[in-house]
Amino acid sequence: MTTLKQFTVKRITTKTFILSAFMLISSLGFSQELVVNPQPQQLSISKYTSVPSHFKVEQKNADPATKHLLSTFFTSDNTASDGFSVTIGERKDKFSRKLLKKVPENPEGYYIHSSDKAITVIGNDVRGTYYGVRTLIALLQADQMPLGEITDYPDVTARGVVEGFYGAPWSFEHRMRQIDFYGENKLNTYIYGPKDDPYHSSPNWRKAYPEDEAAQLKKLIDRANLNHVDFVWAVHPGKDIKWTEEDRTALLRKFEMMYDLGVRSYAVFFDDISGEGTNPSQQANLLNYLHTNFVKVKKDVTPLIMCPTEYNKSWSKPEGGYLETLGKELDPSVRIMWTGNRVVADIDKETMDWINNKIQREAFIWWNFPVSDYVRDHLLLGPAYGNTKDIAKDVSGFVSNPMEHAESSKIAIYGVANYTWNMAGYQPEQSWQNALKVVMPENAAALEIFASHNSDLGPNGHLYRRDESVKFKPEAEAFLKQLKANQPIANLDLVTNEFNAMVEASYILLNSTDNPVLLEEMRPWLRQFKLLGQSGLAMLNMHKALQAKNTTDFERSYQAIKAMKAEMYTNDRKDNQNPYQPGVKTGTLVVTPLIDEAFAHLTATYNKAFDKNLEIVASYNPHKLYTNVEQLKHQTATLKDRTLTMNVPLEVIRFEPKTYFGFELKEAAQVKSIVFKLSPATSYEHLALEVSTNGSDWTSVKTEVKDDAVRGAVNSEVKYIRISNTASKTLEAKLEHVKVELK
Ligand code: LOG
Repeated sequence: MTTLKQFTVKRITTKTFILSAFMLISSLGFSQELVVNPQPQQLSISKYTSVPSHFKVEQKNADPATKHLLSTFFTSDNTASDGFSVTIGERKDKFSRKLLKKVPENPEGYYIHSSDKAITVIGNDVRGTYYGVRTLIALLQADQMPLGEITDYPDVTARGVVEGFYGAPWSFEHRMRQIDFYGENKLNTYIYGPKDDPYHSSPNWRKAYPEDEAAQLKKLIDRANLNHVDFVWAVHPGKDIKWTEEDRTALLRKFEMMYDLGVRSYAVFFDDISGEGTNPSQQANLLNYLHTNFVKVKKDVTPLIMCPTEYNKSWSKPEGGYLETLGKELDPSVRIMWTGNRVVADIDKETMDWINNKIQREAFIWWNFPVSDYVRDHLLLGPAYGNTKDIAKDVSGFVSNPMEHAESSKIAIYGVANYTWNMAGYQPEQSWQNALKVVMPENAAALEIFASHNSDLGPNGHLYRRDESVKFKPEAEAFLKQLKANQPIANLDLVTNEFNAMVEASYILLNSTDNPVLLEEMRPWLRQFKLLGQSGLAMLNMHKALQAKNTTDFERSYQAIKAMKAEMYTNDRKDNQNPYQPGVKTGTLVVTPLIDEAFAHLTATYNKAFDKNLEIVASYNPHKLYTNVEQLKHQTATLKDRTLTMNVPLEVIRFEPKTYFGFELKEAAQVKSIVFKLSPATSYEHLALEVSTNGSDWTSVKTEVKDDAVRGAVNSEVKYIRISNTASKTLEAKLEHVKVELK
């Protein structure tokens, strides 16, 4: 029996997990590969037969979402009273004992039996039935209908997305598309918590949403219900909450307002705050109060979710006992979120054991991927990987925090859907390929080229990195090695082909009508990507011309690269101009360094051979951060024109006594001005601005506060600039910006 199952499952991995059917969507007139996501737990298929043309459908339960879903596939065109029998229902509806025995007892599980006479779908519960119908429709869309059994259920209870990033919240239209996507991929949770929605956070969390926004939220909630997605409304009150009767009633009132809009699931976030709001006993008190006075009273509201202030291991202070307090004092029904060992981290068994032991329950994972609010000039289009496959039983939920680019985030979310449903069977690379086909059925191949070179984040304060250009990387390395050793380049064709592919994929995508919503988000990056590919080809021309000693061709290609770089530089200052990491970066891990290094090498070789003096342009920042603040050590600095800025973290920073932050310039230079801002802008009193030429003798700089920011002017050459905490107490504040204007 086991062998048979393994055999059949294996066969399906090759044939049906991407139920590799090319179906014809007649209305659109193109063929599309059909993929079942997430991958079912157990399939046992005996054979394939042709798909019946007419069906007789009976839905035994009354679930409106299932009914609606059925109506999207079974229309008057393909149903008839003498059609192929399709029966759908729940365990509690009437079915033969033989079939009922096969229905998994897992929440949201279902069983499908298909023979050449009939198909039966039985859910363990209402959601299981709905998911069974999702799979059923996929089966009927295959070119051949599989006969046999499917037993399926999710590994993780709550699976989905937390819209919890900083930056422009998703639009209404994007959210509608997202919610449909969650339904399609059997994700059941959407936590609404965009940091920049004023009615989610301080001070407006107490207030009702304006009428038009409330109306839109209501529509989203209805859409979520139609997709069996729990719309979890999250509030972020910690920045200004007072632990008073007044404020807790205000929160209860807001919960009521949201209830009236249809919300039946709630979360309270205490992340990224400082001061009074961080008190764990008070937090627990508030949540318990809401549990008793709201959840228990309403009866149709799901257990509360909370995001703690110490939401990752690197921030948990053992002396405070914050997590233990929550573990002890929070009602056991309340789920506690956790991002892992760091703010941005992948999750493994050890992570789970550590936190679950502290909070006396299974943590609810907030996975900070593919969120890009701390690397906003990058697009993160790679596979969802890195979490181990042995944590299914240790989590009460697993949600992904995405990018502000909703449609682009679907690539990773698709993987999360697969991983959280069927951990053991999850294959990141395969799932990624399928995702590309789902978001761009027509131009998936071009998208794959683009996405494969746009997945790393670049250096960042969270030290989180992703693979990029995986297949091309060894070729790039081999190319450079041969080039620098003046050897014939054996893989020249492969490298040429990759640059051609980049340019061609860019053209295809920039002019595609496959998924306009997705292309809108990607367009600025695609324009850079095309230029990058072209500069790669120009670099190869430089190489060829050098070999042929053709100075005319060499210098033309050299000038062309410089022009392309100039155009990329202009785009970088024009597109995506957010105040954090403005600009558009692409291919930063492998392709850009390859072209830059080869360009520099070729130019130097040429200069030597022909006694020329062509300039080697470098676009890196020679200046460094100068700090001993733990949370700032890995931040990066950006130099744009003559302004040096620190890429500040989004969270609250602990400035311990005697700590400092600033810059170390490459060499002593004239500095025009220094500006920095903290929030709240109250604690400047003990911050001293100092400069030095050698890093040991410091001179204070006179400062003034203007627009809540501190400004100082320097009238001499300096090499070091620092802002020090001279108080004997730790200062907790957010760093809004640190800027140095060089002369
Ligand atoms: C925030 C989140 C942000 C993410 C990545 C949590 C719990 N909170 O550092 O809003 O999107 O990190 O920047 C966070 O992760 N703070």
